[in-house]
Amino acid sequence: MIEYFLEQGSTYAASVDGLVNLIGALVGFWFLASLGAFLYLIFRFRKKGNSKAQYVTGYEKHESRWVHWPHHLILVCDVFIVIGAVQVWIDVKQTLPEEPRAERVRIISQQWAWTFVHAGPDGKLDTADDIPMIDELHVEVNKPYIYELSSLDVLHDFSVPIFRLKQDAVPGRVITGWFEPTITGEYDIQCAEICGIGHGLMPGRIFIESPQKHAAWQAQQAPTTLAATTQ
Ligand SMILES: [Cu+2]
Repeated sequence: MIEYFLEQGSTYAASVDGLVNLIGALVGFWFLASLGAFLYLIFRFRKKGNSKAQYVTGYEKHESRWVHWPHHLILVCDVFIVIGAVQVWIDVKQTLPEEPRAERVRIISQQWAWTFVHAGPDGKLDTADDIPMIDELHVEVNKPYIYELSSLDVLHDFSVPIFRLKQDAVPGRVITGWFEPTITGEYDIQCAEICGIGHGLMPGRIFIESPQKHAAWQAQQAPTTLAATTQ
């Protein structure tokens, strides 16, 4: 359902959406069930004539089961949510794809811009052909990336909605994570943590390119990088 509004652009986007749908369905069911019971009781026992209100303590067994039964059923639903959440969490946050198939990219956040350091043609960071760019991240489709996320000042949050990815950037720490794009195109990067007055002015763009287009982009950048390093 979510993909109707926002494309799924990473290998794990569908499982994150599945989890959101599961939570929505279970919580939605109990929301409607409790609201239905509530409205039914209001109409069924509304004031008629001069009948006196009953004082119901809720201590009697046949009364308290109105609370205990739904309570236990909701706990059973929670077990399903926890199992689903743990699986997705381990996949997205606890594991990293294997190198060298996965390429590293450095993401530096600051008030109020992103710096993306691309590995360049050799696929390795901290070499002469690295390509630093402001607010523009260029990646290849169907290739896993390991990001090294840091912040120069305050808390930021690297968010790519089509990947269903959000990761806080914490000053003083380098946080690693991963993504693998599955569609090509130009999409939004947002900062998802209020990080000061310019927070709303901290958007970036991600360009997901075919291998040929990505190589062409790298070739185009080479002279600038060389110029920057020889200055
Ligand atoms: Cu920010």
